[in-house]
Amino acid sequence: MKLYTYDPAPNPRRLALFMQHKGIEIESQQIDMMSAEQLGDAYRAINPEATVPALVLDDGTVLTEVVGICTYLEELYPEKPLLGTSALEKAQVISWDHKLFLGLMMSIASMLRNRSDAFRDRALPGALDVPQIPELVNRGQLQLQDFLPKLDAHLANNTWLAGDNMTFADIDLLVSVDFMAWVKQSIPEDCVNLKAWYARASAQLN
Ligand SMILES: N[C@@H](CCC(=O)N[C@@H](CS)C(=O)NCC(=O)O)C(=O)O
Repeated sequence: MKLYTYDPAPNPRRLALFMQHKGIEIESQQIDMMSAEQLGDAYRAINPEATVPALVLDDGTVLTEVVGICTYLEELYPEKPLLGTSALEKAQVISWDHKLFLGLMMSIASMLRNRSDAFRDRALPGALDVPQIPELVNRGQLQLQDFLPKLDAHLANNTWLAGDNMTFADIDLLVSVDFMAWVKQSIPEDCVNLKAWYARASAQLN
């Protein structure tokens, strides 16, 4: 197996924290997003999606989605499970992952990519060039304002996001909270449960 990744970027970090917690080591190569290496022909020949991370299996199969890569690795390395153990936990973890990816990570990415000159005509990750839509910055902000208090309310009665144990859902949230700093946002002062969770999750994962 070989992993193509770029450590500073949020989606690669979701996978890196998952692997680190489980003690998984895989030969890896950095794809330098700062020089747009992900868009070059050499990397596109490996992953036509032009996104990182990508895991190339020994038979040549390429996995391009973090959640898929983690699902695959959890099967190979079942110790210290992060995707749930019971049917219900598995459903809860994947539900949170989906909700956080769409509701939080994509809102932040949308704020970042639709306002910064660095992403002019690159408003979506990947191979497709698309123009920025400045209104999406405000929409992202509204989504954050709506989502964070809901997370705070959930964490008032729950130590971890999905079930009784720390899971991949907590990794998704930790990475998303840190990603908020890229658009100069942070956990609102009154979200005390979310702040307490952040301290707990950071202690476990960093
Ligand atoms: N669908 C992918 C998304 C990965 C993704 O969007 N990665 C970003 C880095 S965080 C990327 O490769 N962006 C490429 C670009 O901006 O051109 C997944 O879930 O793993």
